Amino acid sequence: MVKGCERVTDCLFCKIVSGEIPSDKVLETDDVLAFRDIRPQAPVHVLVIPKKHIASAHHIEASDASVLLHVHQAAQQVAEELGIAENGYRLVTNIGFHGQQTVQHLHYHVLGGRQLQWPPG
Ligand code: DGP
Repeated sequence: MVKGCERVTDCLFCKIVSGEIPSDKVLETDDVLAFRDIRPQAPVHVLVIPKKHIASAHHIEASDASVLLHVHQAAQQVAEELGIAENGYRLVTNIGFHGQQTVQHLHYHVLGGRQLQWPPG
């Protein structure tokens, strides 16, 4: 299993949370940030992340339960506000090397606005 960032200060998405790296934000709460993916794979492609550094879904602990609920609530709100909830959308998180996780900070892709295919490659 790929480890998380050695130092949180090296984490791209922690830098987006802090504002050090700009992002196109669509929703922000005390615990959660949602912003548009820089390489969109669908008409709507938003990343929803906990502000707390968690390396991946494989690293979630029981104490993260409340944050995870807020992440899922934010994903629902993003889907509603961006108009993809009615026709459906995909909420997906990649884990580790074989999962094609490229940023080691837990993030959920909200993808919609077109007919998505299954299974993924
Ligand atoms: P994953 O491959 O599941 O780890 O997804 C990481 C996503 O992050 C990928 O779809 C591209 C996106 N991404 C990478 N760097 C940046 C960035 O600097 N800004 C934004 N908005 N998205 C980024």
